[in-house]
Amino acid sequence: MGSTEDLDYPQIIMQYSNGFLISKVMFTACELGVFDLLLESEKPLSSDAIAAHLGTSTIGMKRLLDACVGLKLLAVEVTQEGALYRNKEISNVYLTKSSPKSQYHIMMYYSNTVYLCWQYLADAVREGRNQYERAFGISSKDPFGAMYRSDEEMLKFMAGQNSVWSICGRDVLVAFDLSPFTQIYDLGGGGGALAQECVSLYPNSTVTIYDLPKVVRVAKERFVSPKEHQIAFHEGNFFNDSIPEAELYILSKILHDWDDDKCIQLLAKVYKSCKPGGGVLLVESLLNEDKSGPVETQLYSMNMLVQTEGKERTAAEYSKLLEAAGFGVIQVKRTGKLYDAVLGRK
Ligand code: ASE
Repeated sequence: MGSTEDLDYPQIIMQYSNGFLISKVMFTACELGVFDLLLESEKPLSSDAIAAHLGTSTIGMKRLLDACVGLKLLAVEVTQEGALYRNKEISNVYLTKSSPKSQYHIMMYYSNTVYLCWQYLADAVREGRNQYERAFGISSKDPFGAMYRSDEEMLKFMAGQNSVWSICGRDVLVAFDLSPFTQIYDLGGGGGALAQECVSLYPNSTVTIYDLPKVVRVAKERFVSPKEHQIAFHEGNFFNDSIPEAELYILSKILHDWDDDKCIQLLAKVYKSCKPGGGVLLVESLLNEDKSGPVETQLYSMNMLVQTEGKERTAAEYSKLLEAAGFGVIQVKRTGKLYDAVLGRK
């Protein structure tokens, strides 16, 4: 065995240690509106001008901008008048609020909510449960009661989930040909970005967003226009209330919130309501069968531990849940991106 000095070990350890510093620099530049300002200004700006526009200290802003240059989110050009900063393409597309592919809202959710739960990761591992009581002083019995503890928190979560579908939605919806299904329910469809992607890919389909009444209210107010005729709403709690008949049910990042018993309970209810020949589409980030990766999915599973009652699963684990609920032919499609698709047929 070679000595550890020959290898990249120290670099790897330092890189992992610095991971949260990197996240926080990017989140903070987003939160303060650095990328939005540089998009609007259309010409490079000095750190003093950016600090003045955004109402921050010049000392702090200069340091933040230089760190963003190091992360390749900004470019700097040194002129006679001093350093001028501009967005790199990646920031224009993903880090500005107004971009169609903006990840701004999920970053604000990570920075201001998820981050606080991760403060108690060691407690979550010791106890095997989410950390709402420690992080926010609220009961952890009902995770979505806790996650939706205020309209503001609920809106942040819905906007965050929507932003993920702007970059991952298409891949999971073309993984299978869904055109035979015209009557679709998106259970826990939230802000509706996946439903919008679905009706644009499948123009003969109508998608009904089934979610809690307060979620539906905010989805109508903030995310889905009444002019979107292919999208409908149904208010309910899918554990306690009835689920209407349909050809296809989409469960997108729903099962990962719950333990196996609750998943089977929900899937059995879906199976009962499902038309013969219909199906259920699970959209989840799949673990390798030996759980050796992908590392992003393993990290998401840690997040499910601190925030929910669920976990990320392998394709075989989802297949078992579907079979336990009665679904027959099960197909799995890995997209190679963050989210994958599993289709079960009745
Ligand atoms: C959930 C999804 C998320 C429940 C809690 C969550 C996300 C963050 N917190 O269903 C978005 C996806 N990110 C992860 C880490 O899964």
